[in-house]
Amino acid sequence: MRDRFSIQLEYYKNLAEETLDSVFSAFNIPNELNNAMRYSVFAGGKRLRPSLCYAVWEMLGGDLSKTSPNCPIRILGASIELIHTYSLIHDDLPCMDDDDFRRGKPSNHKMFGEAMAILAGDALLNLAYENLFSLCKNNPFESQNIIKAAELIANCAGATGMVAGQTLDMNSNNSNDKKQLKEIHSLKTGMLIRASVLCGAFLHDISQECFERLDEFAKDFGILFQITDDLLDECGEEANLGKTTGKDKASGKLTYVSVFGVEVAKSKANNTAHSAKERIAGFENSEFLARLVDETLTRIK
Ligand code: GRG
Repeated sequence: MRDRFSIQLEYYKNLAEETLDSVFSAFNIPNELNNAMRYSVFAGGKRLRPSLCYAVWEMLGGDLSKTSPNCPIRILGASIELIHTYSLIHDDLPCMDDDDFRRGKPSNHKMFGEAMAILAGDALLNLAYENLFSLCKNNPFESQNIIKAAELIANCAGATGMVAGQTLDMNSNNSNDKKQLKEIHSLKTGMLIRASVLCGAFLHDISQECFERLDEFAKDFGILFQITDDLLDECGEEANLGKTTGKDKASGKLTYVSVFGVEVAKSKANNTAHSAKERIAGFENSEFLARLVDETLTRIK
């Protein structure tokens, strides 16, 4: 029987799917582009980022059962997922990480060709911001908080966030520098996770102290997610992951495993999970997030 945590996670995932579907319906996108965009958005992602966003919002007092797909929190979470999807499509391109499979299916450029994959990624990024602007226009009383959240998403995704991390990562092969390792992954993987956690907080009026605690939680969560990603690339099952494993080692990537080895990386993951849970322990109703940390620590995909 599924427990309360699994039911809640499934609920968040379904809300994200429904919201993502609704953001497409408002636009008349040319068929070929629409197919390429939807192919990757609905390819079976875990929906971790919108789930984090929704969970933080509910922990702070929100109630998703009273929301429709076009309400601010749901669009914020879905917009981050659109940006995440664009980043994966571009990351899989031959000029970047060159991956033929993603989520157990041919990667976007393998299905639609490189040019269409680039355009699908570009269009998803723009679709995210189109939705964020519509949110501000349609919710004048909440627009200041929405603008703050949208600005945070742009910062976290852009030239000083995820794109910066990807740039540094591309030039990191065969390095063994611990400081560089943390910097790259805090940016490349951590920043969108940070946006997901803090967006849920921006829609509530919370104290600076609570905000900072959530920010520290988000940073720990991002590092934990990356360490487990590196461990899965080394020790995980391709059938579970839906992508080729062992690529990091083969390409000389700077990872937690390459720098510390499997055993130390595992113990760093444990310590980071412990720290993440401590950051949120003082919040009421933090059980879901604490369990999400544990599930991330032991994830197999
Ligand atoms: C191309 C600008 C640009 C950025 C790409 C995120 C990224 C930056 C590259 C992906 C490389 C990678 C595997 C990073 C490790 C962490 C990560 C983002 C894993 C994929 O996220 P999941 O596991 O994916 O949440 P699903 O498929 O569940 O959505």
